[in-house]
Parts: sequence; C-alpha cells; structure tokens
Amino acid sequence: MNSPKQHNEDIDPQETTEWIDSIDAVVQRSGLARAQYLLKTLLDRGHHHGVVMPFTANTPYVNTIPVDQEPPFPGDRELERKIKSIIRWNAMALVVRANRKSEGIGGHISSYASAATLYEVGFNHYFRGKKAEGGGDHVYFQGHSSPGIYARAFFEGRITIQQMRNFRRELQKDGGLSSYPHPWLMPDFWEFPTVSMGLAAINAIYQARFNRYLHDRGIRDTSKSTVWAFLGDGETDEPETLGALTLASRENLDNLVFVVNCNLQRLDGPVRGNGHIIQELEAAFRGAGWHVIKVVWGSSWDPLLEADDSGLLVRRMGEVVDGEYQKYIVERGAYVRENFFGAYAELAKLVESYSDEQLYDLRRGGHDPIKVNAAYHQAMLNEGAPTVILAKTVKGYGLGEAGEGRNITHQQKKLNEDELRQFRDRFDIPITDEQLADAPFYRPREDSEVVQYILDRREALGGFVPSRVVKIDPLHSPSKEIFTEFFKGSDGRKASTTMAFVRLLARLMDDPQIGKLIVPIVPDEARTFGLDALFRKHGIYAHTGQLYEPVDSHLLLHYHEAKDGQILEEGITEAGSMASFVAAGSAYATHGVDMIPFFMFYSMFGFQRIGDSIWAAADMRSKGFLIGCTAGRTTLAGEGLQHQDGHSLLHASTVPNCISYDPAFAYEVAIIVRDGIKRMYEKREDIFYYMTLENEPYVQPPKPADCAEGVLKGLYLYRAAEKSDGGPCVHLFGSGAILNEALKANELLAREFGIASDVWSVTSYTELQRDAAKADRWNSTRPGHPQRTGHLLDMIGDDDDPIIAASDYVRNVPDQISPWLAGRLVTLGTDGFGRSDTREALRAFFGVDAAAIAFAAVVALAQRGQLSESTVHKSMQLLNRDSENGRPSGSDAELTHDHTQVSGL
Ligand SMILES: Cc1ncc(C[n+]2csc(CCOP(=O)(O)OP(=O)(O)O)c2C)c(N)n1
Ligand SMILES: [Mg+2]
Repeated sequence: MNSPKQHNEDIDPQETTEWIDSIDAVVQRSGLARAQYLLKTLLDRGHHHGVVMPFTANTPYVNTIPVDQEPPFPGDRELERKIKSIIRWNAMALVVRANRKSEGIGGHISSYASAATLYEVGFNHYFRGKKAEGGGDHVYFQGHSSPGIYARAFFEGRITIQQMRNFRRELQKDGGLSSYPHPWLMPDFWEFPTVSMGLAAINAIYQARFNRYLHDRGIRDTSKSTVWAFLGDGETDEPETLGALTLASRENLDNLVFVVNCNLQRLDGPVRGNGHIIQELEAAFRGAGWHVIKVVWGSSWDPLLEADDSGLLVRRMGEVVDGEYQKYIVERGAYVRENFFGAYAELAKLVESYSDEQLYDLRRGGHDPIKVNAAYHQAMLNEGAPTVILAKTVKGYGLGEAGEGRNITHQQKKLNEDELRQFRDRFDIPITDEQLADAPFYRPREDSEVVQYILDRREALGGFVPSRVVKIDPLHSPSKEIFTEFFKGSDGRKASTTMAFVRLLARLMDDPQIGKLIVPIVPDEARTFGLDALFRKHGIYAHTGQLYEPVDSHLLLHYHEAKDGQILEEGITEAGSMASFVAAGSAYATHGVDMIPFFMFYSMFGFQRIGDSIWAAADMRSKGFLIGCTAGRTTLAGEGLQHQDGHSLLHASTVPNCISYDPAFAYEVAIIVRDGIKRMYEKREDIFYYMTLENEPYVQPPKPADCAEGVLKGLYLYRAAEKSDGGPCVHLFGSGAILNEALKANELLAREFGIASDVWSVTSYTELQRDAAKADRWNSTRPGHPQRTGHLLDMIGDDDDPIIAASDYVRNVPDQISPWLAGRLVTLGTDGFGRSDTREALRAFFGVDAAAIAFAAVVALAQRGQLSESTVHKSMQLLNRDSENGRPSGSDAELTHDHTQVSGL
C-alpha cells in the first residue's frame, strides 16, 4: 500500500497542483495558524485511513525563517562590513605572523574566517556585557576561533599590539595571548575554557540551568541573561555536545542559544561528506525538543527560491551532499552551473541570466548578516525551549587558493604575498603593496567612525565581551562549633566517614550565613551516601515544582522536589553533575555570588570518567568540594572491578589547583572542610578540593590535640611508638580506612615481635610531595642559606627507620614522597584490578591488611639486619605467608598483576 515508490512518485501532477494551490490560498487568506490546523487535521484523517507517514524530524533544506519574516537589520551594514573585514585581516595576520616568527607555533585561521559574521552580529547587537541589567550574557566562544576574538578586542583597544605580536607566546617579557580561552592565563578576559571539544556544549547547558536555579532560589535575578555557546559542526560528534540536550528542553531553558557553525568540515576533511550535517543535527535537536533555526542560504538565493514554483530547487538543495557542496567552493561558477543547477533542465533555465561569477557568489546563510540577525532575533523571542541555530558557512572563507573550503584549510598557518594580496583585495583592507608582505596589523584611528561605532555598540550592550570580572567580598567562614562537634568522636558507635560528612553537610546547610550558598550535587546516588536525609528539609531542585504526590509521601524522608529546592539531583550523569559543579563553583566570577558546591559521586566514576571536565573546572578556577564516595579498592566490598577505585588520588595529584585528601576519621573530614571553606571563600584562593570518603563503619575516635596542621599538610603522628632502648622501630603510614589496619599492625608487632612502631595518619601524599618539592625549589637558588625542609622532613627528619606505607590506593600514591625520605619506604597498595569479596578478603588479597603491614615491617627490619632470619620465618607462620611469594597462603595465584606486597622478598 505505502511502498516508498508511491511516496516519491507524482502519479497525478494536476491533482498535486490543486492541493498545493489550496494550501497556498489558505495561507494567504487565513494565515499560518489556520494552514497548520488544516494540515494537522488532514494528517489525522490520513492516519485514520491507515496512511502511515514516514517519520521525519526534518524540514526542507532551506532557511527556517521566511524572507518576509526577517526583521530589519538593526545596525549600519556598511560600517559593520568594514569592521568585520578589518577583524578578519587581523585575525589572519595574528596567526601568519606568529608562525613566521616561530615555525610550528600554530593557531587557526580558517575556523574564525568561517564564523566571523556569526560572532560580529552577536558582538554588535546581542551579547550583553557585565554592566547590562542582570549581569549580562555568558558566551562560550569556540576555542580555536580565538584569533578572531583577540582581533576584535584589539580593534576595541583592549589588547595591545605587543600582545598581538606575542600570540601563543605567553612567556615573553611583555606578555602574550594564550592560544585558547583560559581564565588562568588571561584572568580578566576569558570566562570559559572551551577548547576541549564538547565541554562547552554541556557546560553551557548546565550554566543556563544553574542561572535558572539561582533565580528560582531568589539568589540572583538572571531573567535577562542568555547563555550562548558557539560550536563547530565537527565538535557535535563528541558525546558531550549532544548528550545533555534533553535536559535543556525538559527544563525549558529559553535562556540558552547554541550556534553551530556548519562549515561542513572538521580537521581532516568533511564532517558528513556523504550526508547533511545540518539535517542530521536538525533531527537530533528537534527530536530533543529544541527550537531549531536553520540558516542555510544567504539573501542572494532569495529571488531564486521565490521563483522556484515547483519546489525543484529546494529538492535539489536537499539532494546534494555536503562533500559536493564543499566542492562548489573550491571549483568555480561554471562547475556550480553544470553540476548543481545542470542536474535539471528547469534549474539550468532558472539561472540562465546569471553569470558564472554570480553563481559562485551565491552566499551561504552564515555569511549573511541579515539572515544571522533574523535567527538571533528569533532566538531571543523564543519562549519555553532552548534554541539552536544551524548556520551553513565556508571553512576558510576569504582565503581563496590558500585554503577556502579545502581539506587542508584547518592546518593552514601561513600565507604568501600573493595570497595576502588576494585577501586584502577581497576585504578591501587599507594596506599598501609595500606593507603587504609583512602582514601588518591594522587598527583605524581611535576617532575613526568604525572605532567609535564599535565602542558605542559595546557601551549600549553593557561593556566588552568576553570579560571576566571578580568583584566579591570575602565570605565569613561558618562558626567553629559546626566543626568541633566532630572532634569528639562517635562515643563507641560505629560510623563511616561518609555518614560523618553528610551530617556535617546538613549542619553547614543550616548555617544562617552560608547555608543557602551550599549546592549539594549528586548523580542518583543520594541514598547510597545517606544524602536522602536532606531531601525533605532542603528539597530537590525542580523548576516546575513537584507535580505529583510521591509514593513515599507518608515517610519522614520522602522524595521532595521544589522550585526553590537546594539539592541538584542530576540523575545518572557524572558529566552533567560536573557541569553543575563548574557553574556553581565559578558563580563568584560569572555572577558575583559565592556558591559552595559539594558534588558527591562514586569515586570510581569521578576522575577516571570525567577527568577532562574536572580539568576544565580547574581551568575555570572553580571552587568547591568533589567528594569521592564509596572510595578505596578494598573498602568498597562486593562491587568488583568496575566500581572499586584505587587510583583517583593519583589522578587528582595531576591537577595543579586540586587539593586532595584521603581522611581516616570524622574529625579529619571536619578539619579539611573547614579549612577548604576558609581558603577558597575567605582567603579567596582559586583552588578546589577532592576528598575520598568510605562506607566502612568503625568507631570514630576523638581528635588528638594539635593535629589540625598535620591533617591539612598531609601527615601527623596519630599513635607514638612505645620504644624500648635499642629495640627495632618502624613507622607505619596509614590512610583512610587502612589507617585502622596500620593501628592493628602496630599492636600485632609489639605483641608478637617486640617491634615498636609510630603510626601516622597520612591524609595527603600529594600535599606532602608538593610541599617538599616547593622547599627544594626554594633551596636550590639559596646555597649557603638556612634550608627549608617542608612538613614531611619536619615530621620525619633524617630518621632512617623503615616506613611501611599502606593505603587503599595504588602504590604510586605513597611513592610520591620517596625522594625525601632517609629510611626505606615500603609501599603497600592495591595495584591491579579489583574484585568482589569481603573487605577482609580483599585486604588480604591486595596485601594492605594488618598482617601484610606487620609482615612488611618484619621483612624491612630483617633486611637492615635488625631482626634475625628466624623472626622472618616465625612471622611467615604467624601471619600465614606463602613461602613462594609472601602473599597469604592459599590465595589465588592467577593474578592479572603481581600484587607481591614486599618487594625484595
Ligand atoms: C576533545 C578534543 N579533541 C580534539 C581536538 C583537536 N581539534 C581542534 S579543532 C578540531 C576540528 C574542529 O572541527 P569543527 O568542530 O568542525 O570546528 P571548525 O574548525 O570547523 O569550526 C579538532 C579535532 C580538541 N580541541 N578537543
Ligand atoms: Mg567545522
């Protein structure tokens, strides 16, 4: 009945024409709404008769906004064209000059060349600066279009010529310009680090949602702010780009606009040579509930489309694949005539009166300010859904032979004199033939019409964009009592560090000063961590409020959503949760308000899964606490290798402004959180915290006196050795839940072998290592001066007793400190894959339990000649060690990795 053949073939053209005439007449007489109603009714009727329409989320391959609905252009087109041309030139010169000076320094010409109109219409008419009502817009610039953004700032007079000369050479004396947007390297300029593809998209979505959250909670009026994200079409292949689209529509984020620059190319070649990236994206975005505006064709196509009565031109537009469209740019007009229009006699006739040159000049929509403005204008009016603008452009626009539309264009860094001449002529840049070879920067005089125009526009729109402004008073830390409660210990009751932390969080949220600034974020694991206790009191944020009665409403701790809810329960998306963390943790800069995010996640699915997003948070100088829960390879029993994290602390050590801790006890957690709030929000350090928490319940001891400094610096003596004169002695380092194993080992060693041991809690090997390395650097340039030691040496000094360091993490974590120790460091860790079993079995298996620690201590002392061979043999029997490999007797020998606990056996 409904074979595809029947869909496509017109078996009765006269009947077809009658139907078309009818709908035309309805549109003319009664308008679009009536036409929509009739068509919908017809479709329903057809459905009733069994006419199944093939599903399509696509509209024809033409502009979404009809010509007669385009608003008048709001600016001076001629002046704006001149400005844009100069910016194009300077952006190109920026890269060309940098690469002449220093071969291989890189930079990109062709991306901005394709996006110039998209940005310039935004700069002149839409992007609102920080002085605008409500604090302005948040604009995510495509990272490698930075040359164009610098060129504009140079035009605006806020980047010097010296900086322009040092593009990508930041280490020069007079400063330079960072390759890509970066709030550390250019802290007054860039707000959002974007160049890791895909992250701008997801971060922009959650930024827009966070703006709503601030509004709904009465913290900031963000009703006037728009979040703009400029993305590449190739970039949409990243899962992060499209992965959170439905959140944006579900939350009705009409404060969000994506602009996808569809130049049909990525780095190596076409994005969808055999298809249509614009159509593919249209379907994805429409399907996800976004408002889609396609900007495919420039105004020069309007008369042709107007004359296309039969719809054949539109059909042809949809037939030609992207790879072929790319070819039309590289070939000349005759090729376009023959291959595009020539496919149908009717189309060939349509352009009979056009010269080849005119055909070649038929522009794409993304290069036409009128079309781009119409799209932005509509995006601003659109309500109830986010908008995406899919703009068709040409990669390397204006580069001509040097790379316009060519596959190599992404890598083009240099132009010869001829190519520069072509560029100059095409954009009418007032640079003489003599100056040309030098590719000089050009800035019109301050009092020129163009400079005044652009400055006036920016003034009217609330100041320059991008600009990063941090204007905030230090926050007063919450009262000490909130924390000291945790110093008392759990009075014989067992509690995990996670339970202690959640109680601390609840207390902080009740604090009159900072309570409302706290943003608990969780990806569907609130119950696992005990965070559900906060649901009822603080509410889960939902813009719509709760539209249903929860099934557990009769329970005290019921699921409770509210418009002013404080908790961000993000569902199963660590990437989305991290994007919320970034938005909250950078609110001090983006909104001038301190928000304190606590993002609690399964530690395995943190650094390992979303490490790049964490790096972006670091780039963005975000503050807050990442809390790796259910941490530790052996402490999370039963879950097996995908869940058991034994390495996140190693990952964390690589992020320069991330302070990481592996606390053992509740009081350590409280000390760390207190200091974190103080350092980040009172002393205004741009750092953030990573803290591992476990779910093993044990008695939480009271805080020993004077340990706070050691907790924060990474190491303190928890239990001093009971030394007998001349008797053997070791240091036992323990972290997190494994500190308890070290304490048990301490007793075992004393009882069975007469070995005294100091037990130290090591809260952070990374902080110890950083501190020691810093002291080394300081000392290296001050020979003959009193040398600095750092906390590790202050504590251990030149004591050469062996150190047995056990943690629930890979051995590389404690190994970080080995260069500074006089005594032998024996590290016990959880290298290799995890497996599911009880804690006891896992700790024995990996060799991080009390027996393994004690055995390692005996062996280390024997190797120094402080114990006899017979003691080693005794310990092997007593501690149940296999004589083959020192591991527990009878344990699985088929290991993927060698977990031998004590090297040198
Ligand atoms: C995650 C990530 N992978 C790879 C790159 C390297 N890279 C930089 S630009 C680019 C091509 C971009 O193509 P597209 O998104 O279409 O942008 P265009 O330059 O065409 O505007 C690539 C692969 C990157 N920046 N980030
Ligand atoms: Mg592209």
